[in-house]
Formats: sequence, structure tokens, C-alpha cells
Amino acid sequence: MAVTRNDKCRGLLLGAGLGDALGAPFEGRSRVGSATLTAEEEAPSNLVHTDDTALTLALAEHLAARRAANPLDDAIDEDTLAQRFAEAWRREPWRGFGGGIIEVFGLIHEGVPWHRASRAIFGGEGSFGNGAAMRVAPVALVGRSLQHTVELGYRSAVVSHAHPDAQHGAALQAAAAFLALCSDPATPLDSTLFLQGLGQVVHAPAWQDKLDRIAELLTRRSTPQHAGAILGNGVAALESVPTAVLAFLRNPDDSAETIRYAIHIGGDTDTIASMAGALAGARNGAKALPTRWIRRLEPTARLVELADRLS
Ligand code: 8NA
Ligand code: MG
Ligand code: MG
Ligand code: MG
Repeated sequence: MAVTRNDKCRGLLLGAGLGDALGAPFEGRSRVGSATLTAEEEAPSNLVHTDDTALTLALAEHLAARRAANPLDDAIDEDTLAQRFAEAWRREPWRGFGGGIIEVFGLIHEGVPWHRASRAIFGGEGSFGNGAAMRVAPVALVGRSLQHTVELGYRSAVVSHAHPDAQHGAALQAAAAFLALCSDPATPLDSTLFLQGLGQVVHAPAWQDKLDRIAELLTRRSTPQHAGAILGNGVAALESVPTAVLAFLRNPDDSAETIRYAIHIGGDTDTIASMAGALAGARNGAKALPTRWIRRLEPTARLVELADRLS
């Protein structure tokens, strides 16, 4: 049966939440064994999400509220969005936020404008962390075109991440989510075309180099560890967004396998698996995700409701 647009929208948000919550227990490990991951997959306990999903929810809620207030309005209001992110951190500061972003959100909460707060860290250059990319996928649900989605990706990023690499990472992940959402899961995904599409988005040489490396890795049977060694697995956007794209393109038709591969890469496992999970979920839909996992994920009802409002 054909996968509906609504199911793909649900898949995008649920895939992001599942990758985050399943990957979180392994964050920072250089090696993740299959037995420990299987044990985590089969445990009866709730799947607890982290900052990745907390901020994805905040962005999705902002987009849904904007659409409900006036469907013809611009999808994002930067000042309001900055407040919503800071509120999400204030409500649940224990969700594992990065050290730099805590300062930015603290300043925004105190009333400092986001364009100043985002530059108040790391000697004025701002964060190059993957925090803008890890939360960006919902913009693909409202983007009218690839270009529009990329624009929304950049605009959602600048409110906290002043460094160009953090912004490029968000734009690239937004574009990948849009292309995954538009792709037909009944037809094999053409990874060359997919990477060509991403190549139109970010022109910075370091990012183009990563896209070339993804293409190269896809021609070989590389282990997740090898992929991590070539592309990176750290908290910097440049060290994790291309890695998540690779995890998706490695297993584009099996969302659970995409998430497993991403976690086996090690390092920033919750974030790489969350970004990869959003892409796989957007292509294959929510019904293709393991129901066992969805039942254990704490914010499932909120994610589904937001997907329905945005689809
Ligand atoms: P961020 O802005 O704090 O960036 C993450 C980290 O990257 C910072 O704490 C720095 O160590 C480093 N960094 C970023 N920009 C610079 C710079 N310009 N110069 C030097 N170092 C820099 O937060 P973010 O929201 O961008 O990061 C998202 C990540 O943080 C995700 O992996 C998320 O899961 C979370 N995270 C949490 C834990 C944890 O302890 N639970 C661990 C790692 C990451
Ligand atoms: Mg996290
Ligand atoms: Mg505006
Ligand atoms: Mg992380």
C-alpha cells in the first residue's frame, strides 16, 4: 500500500524522537556492541528523549502555532522562536543541553536579543555545534520547495547558532529531510541524485568535501566505525550532519537499520541517530517504524499530533 504524506510526516518526527532516545544511552562511546544495542531495543522501560527532541518539539510547535494563527504568514518568527527554545531549556534543563547553548538560552531568557546572545559565546564566533541541525527537520513539513526549506533551516538556526558551520549543517539536514519526504519509498532511492540535490544547498568547500566522501563511502561496504573515522562523529555540525546523511543513504529503505547503523558509529549517538532517523522516517513513514519502540517513546502522542497539524 502506498505510504501517505501524513504517515511520512509522522515518520519524520517519530524517527527523530526514536533515534534520539535510543541513541542517548550510548552518547560518547567510541564502540557500541550489537548485544548492548539489542538489549536497549528490547528493554521494557520508557525511551527517554534528550535536548534534540525537546527542541524539535519546540520548533514544530512554533511552526504549528504560526500556521494556525494565519496560514499565509511567514512560517517562522525569529524573535518568538528564540523565546520558545529558551523556554524549552528552562522547563527541562536536565535534558542534556550543550555547554555553549545553555549560555545562549540563559541570555535570551534574560531578555538579551538573540542576535547578541548567539554571539556571546566562544570568543564571539558563536557555536558550531550540531544543535541547530538536530532540531531542524520539522521545517521540511512546511517548506514549499527545497529552496524555501533551506531558507527556513537557516532562519531557525541563526537564533542560537552564529557560526556558519552550525547554520550550514541545519540547512543541509533541512534539505535532506525535504528530499526524503518527497521521495517515493516504492522506488529505489538514487543516492547520487540525492547528494547532488544537497550539493546545491551548501557551497562551502569543507561541506562539499564531506558530500564527496559520502559518495565514496557508499561505493564500498564500510563499517559504521570506518564511516565515523572518515566523516566524524562529534558534536560539531560538520562532524555529524554528513555522518547522519550517510547512515540514511546506507539503509534508506529500513528505518530501524538506519537508526542502528547511526548508533554503531559511536560518539554523538543520540544526535546522529536522531537526524538519520528523521530522514528514514520521512521516507518510509511511521508505520514502517517498530511499534514496540513507538509505544515506549515518551512524547509519541505530542509528535503525532504535531505531525498531523503540519501535514
Ligand atoms: P553547544 O553550542 O554547547 O555546542 C556543543 C559543544 O561543541 C560545545 O559545548 C563545545 O564543546 C563545542 N563547540 C561549539 N562551538 C564551538 C566553538 N565555536 N569553539 C569551540 N568549541 C565549540 O550546543 P549544541 O546545542 O550546538 O550541541 C548539541 C549537542 O549537545 C548534541 O549532541 C546534544 O545531544 C548535546 N550534547 C549533550 C551531551 C550531554 O552531556 N548529554 C553531550 C554532548 C552533546
Ligand atoms: Mg541530546
Ligand atoms: Mg518575520
Ligand atoms: Mg547529542
